[in-house]
Amino acid sequence: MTYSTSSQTQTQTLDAAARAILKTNDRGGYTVPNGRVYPFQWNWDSAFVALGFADFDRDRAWVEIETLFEAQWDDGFLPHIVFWKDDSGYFPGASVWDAHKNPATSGITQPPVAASVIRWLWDSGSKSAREAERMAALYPKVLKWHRWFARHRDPEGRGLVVATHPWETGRDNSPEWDYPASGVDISAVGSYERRDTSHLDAQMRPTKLDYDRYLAIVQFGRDHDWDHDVIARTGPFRVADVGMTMILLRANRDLLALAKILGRSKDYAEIEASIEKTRAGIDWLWNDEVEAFCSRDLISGRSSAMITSASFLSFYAGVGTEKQNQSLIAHLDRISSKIDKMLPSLDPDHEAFDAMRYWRGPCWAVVTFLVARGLLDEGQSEWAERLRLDTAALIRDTGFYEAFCPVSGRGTGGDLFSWTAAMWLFWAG
Ligand code: 9WN
Repeated sequence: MTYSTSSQTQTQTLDAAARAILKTNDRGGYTVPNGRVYPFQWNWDSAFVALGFADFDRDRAWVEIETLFEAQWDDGFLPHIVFWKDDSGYFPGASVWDAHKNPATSGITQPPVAASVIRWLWDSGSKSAREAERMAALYPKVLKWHRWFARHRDPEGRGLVVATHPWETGRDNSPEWDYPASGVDISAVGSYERRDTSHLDAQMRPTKLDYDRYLAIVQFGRDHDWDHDVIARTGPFRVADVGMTMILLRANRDLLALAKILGRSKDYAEIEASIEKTRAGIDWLWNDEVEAFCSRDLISGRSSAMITSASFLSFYAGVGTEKQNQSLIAHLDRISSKIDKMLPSLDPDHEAFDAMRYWRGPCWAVVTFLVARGLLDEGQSEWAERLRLDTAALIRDTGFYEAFCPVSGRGTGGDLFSWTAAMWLFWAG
């Protein structure tokens, strides 16, 4: 494709802007998602951010992941937030989590994209001895994290990932969690002061009821000293998350590829067994009525019956029969006829669709990227390109926002956002 000089200039300007965002949000070894709203290191944000740094500073890209794994707990758990420095601009901070770790961390995890990111980093580089060393040093840590998922996040042995907090899914207020969280007892939550709504329009953020539930679930974890076995078996929120499950399945495939590059043959069988277990168990998430993969509440056994952006991660995970894939492509066709820009976080035909409210409608570049990668891998190149071009247009027309309204293209959440800048540099731009 040839660009006109003006669009070339525009791309260069946006490239420079994206790099400047990453540099501004760099706190020395780790990058904050957005300096005002999210002043700490977030788990899956850092993984995506590494891909952005790879565009202009490969050393810094590896450092981002290495710093994240410095906060890994002894049992392999990798926290969703690392509180390297105090900052009163975010709630709930380290003292609310009270996880007794150094550095201070939260007590929940996030979607495990690190293995896949390390593979992309390796594949996109010169395969130098230094990068091989760094990959080799990270590999056992990632394996340990995946083992933690296998041991502590699959209490029913289905090969699926059980999320114990909506924040863990990275899709905090997805309507998928409304029903599973409705049983959470919020009577002891007490009063607290949110910080997010002093930075951002409350209409774009989760509600007070959502936050009461988030905090009640944190209290449960804290009361159980962050014993992840107890939490996954008896906690007030337990959902087989379609997003985390698909992401872990792909991450295990990528981990196996890393093991092969590194010649860690003793690990092959274990990783292959994890892949096979999830592949065999995934159909439990398929909902015949809506014809899509949907998350499922473990407490009631109920499927969310909601088509979200995560439903399309089955391509990324490399699962789905031909018939299932056809149904999902038909959903993409239908959804794209209802809104202007893909990929909304919720089906616009669903009654809970809310175009500006966080994970209830807006497009998020990182999930769109993962879905596009999967579509490309599965031979759906036209769809993959459509998702890329839509994401590029949203950024070009609006800026590097946290997320975007799929109807108007307006930005929602924080601006000058690290992972959106990273996705521009690595993929969309
Ligand atoms: C809670 C940092 C994070 C992302 C999540 C996104 C949002 C936090 C919040 O911001 O969650 O983890 O306070 O809203 O939902 O995906 O990792 O960008």
